Amino acid sequence: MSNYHIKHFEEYFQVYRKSVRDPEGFWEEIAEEHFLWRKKWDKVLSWDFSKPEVKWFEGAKLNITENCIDRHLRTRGDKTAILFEPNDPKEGAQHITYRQLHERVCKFANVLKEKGIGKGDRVCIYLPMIPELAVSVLACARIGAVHSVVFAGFSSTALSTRINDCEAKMVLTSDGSYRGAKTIDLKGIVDEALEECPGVESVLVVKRINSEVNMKSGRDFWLQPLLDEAYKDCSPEIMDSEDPLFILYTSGSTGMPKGMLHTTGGYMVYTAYTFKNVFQYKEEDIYWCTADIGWITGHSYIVYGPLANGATTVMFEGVPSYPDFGRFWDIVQKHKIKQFYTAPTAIRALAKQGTELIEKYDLSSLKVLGSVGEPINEEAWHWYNDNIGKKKSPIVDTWWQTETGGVMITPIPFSTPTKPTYATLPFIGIQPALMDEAGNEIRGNQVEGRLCIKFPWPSIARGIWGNQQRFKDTYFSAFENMYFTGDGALRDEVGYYRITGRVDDVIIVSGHNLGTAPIEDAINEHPAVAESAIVGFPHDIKGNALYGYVTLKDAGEGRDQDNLRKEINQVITEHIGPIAKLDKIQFTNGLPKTRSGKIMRRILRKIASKDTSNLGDTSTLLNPEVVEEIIKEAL
Ligand code: 6R9
Repeated sequence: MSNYHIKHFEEYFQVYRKSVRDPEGFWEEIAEEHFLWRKKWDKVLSWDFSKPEVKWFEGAKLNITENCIDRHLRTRGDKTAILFEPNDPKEGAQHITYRQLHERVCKFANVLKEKGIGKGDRVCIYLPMIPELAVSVLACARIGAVHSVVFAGFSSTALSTRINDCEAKMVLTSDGSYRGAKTIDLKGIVDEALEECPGVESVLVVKRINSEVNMKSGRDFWLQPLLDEAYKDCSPEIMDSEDPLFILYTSGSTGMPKGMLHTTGGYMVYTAYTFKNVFQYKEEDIYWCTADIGWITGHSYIVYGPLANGATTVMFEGVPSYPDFGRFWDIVQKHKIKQFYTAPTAIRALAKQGTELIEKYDLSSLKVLGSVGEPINEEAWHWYNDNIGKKKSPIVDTWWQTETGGVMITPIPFSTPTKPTYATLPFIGIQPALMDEAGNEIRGNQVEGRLCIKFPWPSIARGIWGNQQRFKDTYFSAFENMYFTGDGALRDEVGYYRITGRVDDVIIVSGHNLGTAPIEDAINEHPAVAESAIVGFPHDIKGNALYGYVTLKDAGEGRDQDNLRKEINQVITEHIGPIAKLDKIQFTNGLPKTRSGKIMRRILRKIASKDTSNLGDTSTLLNPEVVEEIIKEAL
């Protein structure tokens, strides 16, 4: 039996039990047998959640890029490492082999060094989904610089806040980016941001759209001429297992974004091991995750996890709707994608388009379908399963967070029987607990509570950059000796977990706890409903009442709104009970969303409570204009 690759359900239980009985022994074996270390660890794990402090493979020396690139050169030198699919399909895909990736990363690393970047320096990467994004991430890791990727859809204010928070010395960007039929002036955004960032010494610019940009002399440099001059070998900086690898910002419930800090050894081991098992990756498979590398999903499951396994990983520059809504399926057919990993928001958007565009393509290569980012509602789950997986590809609903570094609760395909809307069972080594509000663990099955993790796993974030107190307050103070996720979950009669949504989204109505996700799930079953968001607002008698924001499919247009409201409440009554009926239902043209597709309930809550004086910064939203519209038509 290989603990590295789990192939059936009994094996999952055996390996799981082993990983929990003796976590140090278990992870030591995985680390030892499947990775390249320059020096072994002195101690596998030391931890204390009350400080909090976690260290994995202390004293070990390694470089993660040797594991992701160099060690594959002998056997996989000509294998495609990164398969780049550009925004415009006419441009044609690019195959970058492991050997070519090695050369590109080394050259880039040498350019960084020449521009004064060394071990421990922070480099902010603000690039579109082009090969240079993955290459620059790896180039930083090659020389021990700490990368902080900022999603290239964020505004200049969001960018400057992050650059200043991590005190980056350098910014990597491009002249612009393609997004469907549009282009975006990235360099202009960087110029604006840098007016507020005195600490940035240099900017390297990739030419992507051939636009005219302003280059500030002495600060800005075109990348290509520097690469042309660079030496094609760069020996890897030997890092300690606990040296920082990257900082990635995630939004908190208030104020400043949190710069989650991840370190090297544990992150590598966990992302590689989860990748192998969650996607059941086999040597010839072509794997595609549609996320952007600006998010944790892209870090762990486009770059590090796949490359550590010597996989072929697709990078897609474009959007699902360009040239038309068949683009995803065109790519699946063209590259014979085996594993396809996307988000429920994308699934719902595609489902809205009907199935004609799917039927044109051959999707028979697909083996595993993944979902991540938010709870997947029942209707979307079935649509994905029926139309994309044709009921033969298991759906892995993977629950995890920027803070956890890798997948935490997930089915293992072909092993764990799936169940719609359930992330099912903890991954190997993960010890979840459900807690009640008094701080006690809720044992047994058919229970619901706040989701915590009892024991460290290798890729847990080690801190918030520059603010260890906030790290402690946010994650380790709500429950003693536990990592608190901020999510609620239920455990069904067989022990399967279903994530019910952020705990701050639980609404207590007349003393009953109601999760917003199950109500939204019910509403979305109504044939005229495209999407919905539920929030609470103060109510004299019930304490809180429910306010629903609902967007309609074409089928709902022109229908009598009061009748629709009645029908929606009827569906809720049928699925959950009359207690969950909505007091107010506002029909809207869209819901305010973050760039990663999460509905901003915080804003909707304020509007529902008629408190629109201070909505906070809405500039980073995907669609800030809908906020105005919703305020105007609020009930
Ligand atoms: C990987 C990622 C984390 C939050 C998390 C939870 C929600 C993510 C989910 C899910 C239900 C899933 N979430 N995956 N909820 N089912 N499969 O998305 O990280 O951007 O940090 O978001 O997303 O609420 O706490 P991040």
